[in-house]
Amino acid sequence: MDSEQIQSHVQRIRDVGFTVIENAASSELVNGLINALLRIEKEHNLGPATTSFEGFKTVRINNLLTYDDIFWEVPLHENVLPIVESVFDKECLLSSFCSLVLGPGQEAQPMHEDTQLIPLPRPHIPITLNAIWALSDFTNNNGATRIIPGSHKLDHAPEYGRHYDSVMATMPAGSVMLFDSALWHAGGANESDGRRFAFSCAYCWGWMRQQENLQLGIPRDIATRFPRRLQELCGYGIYKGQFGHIDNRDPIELLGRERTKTTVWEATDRRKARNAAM
Ligand SMILES: O=C(O)CCC(=O)C(=O)O
Repeated sequence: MDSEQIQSHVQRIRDVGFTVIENAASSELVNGLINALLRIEKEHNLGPATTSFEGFKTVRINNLLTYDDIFWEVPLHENVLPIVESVFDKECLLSSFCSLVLGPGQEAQPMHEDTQLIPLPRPHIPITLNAIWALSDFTNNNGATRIIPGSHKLDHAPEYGRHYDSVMATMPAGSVMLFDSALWHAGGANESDGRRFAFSCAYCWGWMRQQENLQLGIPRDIATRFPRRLQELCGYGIYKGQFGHIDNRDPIELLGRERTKTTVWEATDRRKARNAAM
């Protein structure tokens, strides 16, 4: 994806709250991801969620990065991450990553927005972006995510349980809808006889608390095997050299990596020394 394409996706997120990256993922990757989900569901005997919001006919697998290396490609994907990094910066974090597999008969989810429990007045700058990966075709009867374009600019969140007119984000498998999580949205009703396979892969600023506690939730031996960028996305880093340090050290050192960044305090002294030497 070139910088012009990236900027046009960023602009759409700013203007209407969402953008769709068609054919973001190859069919080979999509098939591999679905097969991994089916295998894990069986191996771990995973069933539908137990709350109405998550969906009594929806299987959600949280903490996905721990289950199979194939999932590592998702948060890092070259057609999605550069857009996220342009909205935030390169020190952004993965906030949560789960599967969303809607079974036949799954009712529509209540309209909501993902930042509504954060005590910031709306509208606010994007603080979380959610990438909904369509692993199945999202059609008009299998539960395609519903959205209200432009609603990220409203000064309030939706009333829980109230009906709102919305549009369906229909898109072919392999597409990704990336949206400002303040956009009003909801999973649709699955009135088909097939399952709707999807992921929610959400990112946030490096100064925010992540929705999933990935540093504690991912065993150290698994995190050690991640590519460095994924380790950083999971929170093994220090935002702007200040937030997230452990006794002034970069947590990435816990994974056996050399740190590449200095703390803000070291950087200040180095700057002072340079100025004094001039
Ligand atoms: O399943 C979907 O399409 C959206 C799910 C969602 O927004 C959520 O669970 O917060």
